[in-house]
Amino acid sequence: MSAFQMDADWRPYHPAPSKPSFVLPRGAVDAHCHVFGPGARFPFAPERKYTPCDAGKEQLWALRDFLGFERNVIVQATCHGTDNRAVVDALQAAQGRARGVAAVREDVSDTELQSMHAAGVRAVRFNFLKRLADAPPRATLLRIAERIRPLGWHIVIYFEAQELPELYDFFAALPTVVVVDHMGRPDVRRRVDGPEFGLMLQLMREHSNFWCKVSCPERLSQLPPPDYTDVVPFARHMVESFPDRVLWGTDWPHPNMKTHMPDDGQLVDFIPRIAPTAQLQQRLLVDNPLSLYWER
Ligand code: 0GY
Repeated sequence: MSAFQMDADWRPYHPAPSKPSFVLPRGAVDAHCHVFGPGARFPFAPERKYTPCDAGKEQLWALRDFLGFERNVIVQATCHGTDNRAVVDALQAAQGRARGVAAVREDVSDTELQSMHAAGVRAVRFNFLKRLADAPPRATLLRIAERIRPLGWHIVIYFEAQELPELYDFFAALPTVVVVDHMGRPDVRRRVDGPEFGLMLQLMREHSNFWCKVSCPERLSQLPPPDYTDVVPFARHMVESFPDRVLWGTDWPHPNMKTHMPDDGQLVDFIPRIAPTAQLQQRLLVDNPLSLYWER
């Protein structure tokens, strides 16, 4: 029995994902996933905008092993606000096989930052989706950026493509490596060589500190699942244009998937469609995440 009642329209993660046919390269990293609670031990934040099912670290490790990953990057989910205890607990239990992305307030202490670093946190996330969180003022975010920079941490940003024109200059001025979640959420009904995705490509091209996660076809696709074909041109273009600055993750346990719950095995089978060669796969799944989260 969970300590929190999940939202009535919440979809729990897939209970029995299929075994992928695509064999992941040795050392593969699931570089975008979350833990939710469990709420009895790590309560969801009062300011949260959704209440999910419990999805703890043991379930995440089971999925990691089943799919064939060796490591995880666990991203603080907005339902936990700036209370990073569930992520830190998972990192400490992972024995070096997980790194974390935290959410912090400006008044976070140096001691807290250092202890999160010791646990394996390597980044903070700034979220610009109003349905998920109320973003602090930009001046506050810049001050947070300056606080985390000396630790060698980077910034993960989450926004939707229609917001990018307004946010572009602010992003371009950020002083660290910056990782864009889910390719900046393009509208895949539009052209891959059109102005909307073009601006995201420009950000990557003109700012070599920018990285991008080619994740979440299940969120971006407009086709009946699990046919995510309409996402392929966008993700493949990104992988082939910036092979050294792309990452991939399952996004388990898939928060706010209102239309369907993806089968994580099918998501893994999507990878060779967007990274068609062994060399691209090695960079996307092993070399890039290791370099960003383990080797600096
Ligand atoms: C994702 C996407 C979503 C949610 C969050 O932290 C979160 O709550 O990231 C979403 O609802 O689009 O990357 O997990």
